[in-house]
Amino acid sequence: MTRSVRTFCRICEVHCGLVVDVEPDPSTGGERVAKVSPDRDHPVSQGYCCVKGLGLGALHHDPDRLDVPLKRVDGELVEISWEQALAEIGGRVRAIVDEHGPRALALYQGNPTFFSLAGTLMSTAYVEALGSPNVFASHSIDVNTKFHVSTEMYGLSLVHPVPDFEHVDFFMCLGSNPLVSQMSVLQVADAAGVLSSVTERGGRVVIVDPRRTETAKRVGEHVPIRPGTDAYLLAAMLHVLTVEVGIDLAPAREVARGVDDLVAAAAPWTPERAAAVTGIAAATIRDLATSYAEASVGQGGSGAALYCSTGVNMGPFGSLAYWLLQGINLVAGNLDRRGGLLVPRGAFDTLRLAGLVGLGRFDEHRTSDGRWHRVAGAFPVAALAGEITTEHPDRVRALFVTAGNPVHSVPGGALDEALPSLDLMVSVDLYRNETAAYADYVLPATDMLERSDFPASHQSLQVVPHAQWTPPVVAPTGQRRTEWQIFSDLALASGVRPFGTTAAHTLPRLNRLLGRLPGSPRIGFDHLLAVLLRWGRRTSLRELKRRPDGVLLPPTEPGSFLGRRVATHDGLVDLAPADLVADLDRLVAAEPELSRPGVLRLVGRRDRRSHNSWMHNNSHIRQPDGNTALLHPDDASARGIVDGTSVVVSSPTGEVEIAVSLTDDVAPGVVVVPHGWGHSTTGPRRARALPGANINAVIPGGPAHMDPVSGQAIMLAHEVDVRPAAR
Ligand SMILES: Nc1nc2c(c(=O)[nH]1)N[C@H]1C(S)=C(S)[C@@H](COP(=O)(O)OP(=O)(O)OC[C@H]3O[C@@H](n4cnc5c(=O)[nH]c(N)nc54)[C@H](O)[C@@H]3O)O[C@H]1N2
Ligand SMILES: Nc1nc2c(c(=O)[nH]1)N[C@H]1C(S)=C(S)[C@@H](COP(=O)(O)OP(=O)(O)OC[C@H]3O[C@@H](n4cnc5c(=O)[nH]c(N)nc54)[C@H](O)[C@@H]3O)O[C@H]1N2
Ligand code: SF4
Ligand SMILES: [Mo]
Repeated sequence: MTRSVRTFCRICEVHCGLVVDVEPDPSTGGERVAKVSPDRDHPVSQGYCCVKGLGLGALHHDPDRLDVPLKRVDGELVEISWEQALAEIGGRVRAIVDEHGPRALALYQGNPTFFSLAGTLMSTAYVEALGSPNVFASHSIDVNTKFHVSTEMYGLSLVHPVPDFEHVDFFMCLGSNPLVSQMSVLQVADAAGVLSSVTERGGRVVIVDPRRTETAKRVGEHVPIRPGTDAYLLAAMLHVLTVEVGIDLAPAREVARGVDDLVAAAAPWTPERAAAVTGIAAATIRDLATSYAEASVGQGGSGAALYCSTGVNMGPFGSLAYWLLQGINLVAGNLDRRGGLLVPRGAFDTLRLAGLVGLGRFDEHRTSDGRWHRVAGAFPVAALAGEITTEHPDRVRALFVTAGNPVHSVPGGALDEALPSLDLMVSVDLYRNETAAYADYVLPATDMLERSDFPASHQSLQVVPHAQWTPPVVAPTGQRRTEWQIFSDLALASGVRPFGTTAAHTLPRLNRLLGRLPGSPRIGFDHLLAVLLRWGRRTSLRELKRRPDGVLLPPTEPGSFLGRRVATHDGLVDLAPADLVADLDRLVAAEPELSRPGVLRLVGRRDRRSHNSWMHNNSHIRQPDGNTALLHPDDASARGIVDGTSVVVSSPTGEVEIAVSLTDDVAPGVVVVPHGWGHSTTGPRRARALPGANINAVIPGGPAHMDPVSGQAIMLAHEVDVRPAAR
């Protein structure tokens, strides 16, 4: 008999509701996923979803998936038992840590880690139990800028005010393509549809992007910008607000420190000066700033919000830009206000919990060279190769990679050179990806249909507050195991107990529970979740189990954040963190270089059917033709490049050869190449047959190309050369 299970997708922030039909599989005696459909009755996503979510059945059944633990023997990966894998890995970790100290051990958590609360908690707990602070994470090639700035301004890395789309009157989106990506560090269903409803209501939506994106074609106005220059635009907007419009700063002074220093930061940046570097006319900058001011709550308007995403984070001034953007939202009176931006809580206060366990605040740990601090509990991955190769007593010798593909996703290619010098490398994944090529052991993880879950890491980012629990939809295929079990068993095999050091004094129940972990088969992730939900007092696991479509939580109240939940030492927002103020010098220094004419700068792009470097093996998805470079026709003709031919995109770091497509959607001086493509010959079969190349071979990496305050890798706006490929 077929049964239907309501669950939700965890590939991207939206967490779309899905209905999965499961039927008996006579060939195995178990069950198989017959169909995945959008959940039309889901209270938030209401039937919205994309082809990736509908491909979860194909992901689950993909014959190229890892089903058994593998060990490298004489260069080849061969099948071994879990018992052997755990005993050998645990023994080797123990020996490495005993000989070289805990810092010889490191973990890289890739992007899907943060879509599994259990995976995040247990993998972190494993290295912490062994005494190592060496957690590296994909957010340092994504949003470290935002996490660092929020830690400074609000006291916690996870505070990212979300636009009140239902009431906002002026919304400006910098460096995001909602129609394709669904945005980031924000949970909203059908992002482009939501933006359209703002304009249909008479509101104004502005998309700032070097490319006329799919979103810009559908909704609002498009303002092209030179890559890497958003901080100049934002500084000029703040200049107009404070110098020309003269907004009242008194309300800001009641809830924040450093108002004058923030205003001073913008003083030199007149619209005329910013125009020369951004390529946006001074009149346009003035118009944007005055429209924003008129719509602002502090000016008597019904609400305005500025939002930025990876197109800004990954640029040369990601932290400065986010600071200025948050500062503008606050001084114009839009933060914590109806129609502006709100700070949701979730079913339990993730922000408070993060604070209690020390996550999300600054911690004392530094990389062994002393240069980089942890942001949101993790060191920047752009520094990882150096931690592995630099001779130092604390050199990293054993690396675990879970749900990540850093060899592919980190710019510069340094990990290709560093990983072979490890004593031990373990990959925990769904597939043998490019990173697994360096692994001594590859362990098969469950996919999201094979584990229970609760999307805790995105609770404080929900436009519509909602809580949903999913059971495992089907039993794990083969010998796949959850990260909860894998890292818990690895801890035991390495002679330690995870969570032994959790400092959750204020949560004695949680501590008692964690104290019994692991090893007790009756205590799993759901027990932990039940305690957290009870602590939050907004719902319970029992209620969520009764309500498979979840429960709507009370809407986020305006006025619930400022003066109440700001986690800085004095409860005031810090509008002038010292490192950001000092970083302003870089804006001045880079001004001539970024204004230089005739330069081609490289930016990225995403495809609706792809997700970073994965989902490329999915048989449900009609796969794109790998990655194609987009170039303006004028730039092409100046270089003798013909539409549809092959080009070489190069930098001093490296070069790739890919197809080119000419379009005036791209501003002159910009070349657009998606990342994640160009799969190695050891990867899954469909993916490796697709054309394309890894653009991270061209993007420079390492410490010279990191945002100095947050450690975020600078991955956009680098100068590149494009030439016809030799025929
Ligand atoms: N289909 C699909 N969805 C995804 C993903 C995916 O791979 N595929 N990935 C997910 C992940 S991990 C993330 S982090 C999010 C990211 O979500 P977004 O941040 O929305 O990422 P992109 O869609 O790449 O949009 C970034 C935009 O920034 C523009 N840009 C580049 N340089 C600049 C610049 O200097 N200034 C400005 N203003 N704009 C610039 C680019 O042209 C691009 O349109 O998407 C998530 N959703
Ligand atoms: N040039 C350039 N580089 C970029 C970006 C860019 O815009 N331009 N974007 C960056 C961004 S925003 C991000 S988030 C990073 C992502 O970088 P990474 O997280 O390092 O890499 P992904 O490509 O997301 O690979 C995710 C891996 O997790 C596996 N996986 C999926 N689900 C699970 C699971 O449940 N458990 C386990 N154990 N494994 C699972 C997949 O098979 C895949 O191998 O890439 C970054 N790199
Ligand atoms: S990947 Fe698609 S289906 Fe999954 S959550 Fe994102 S938008 Fe929804
Ligand atoms: Mo990301």
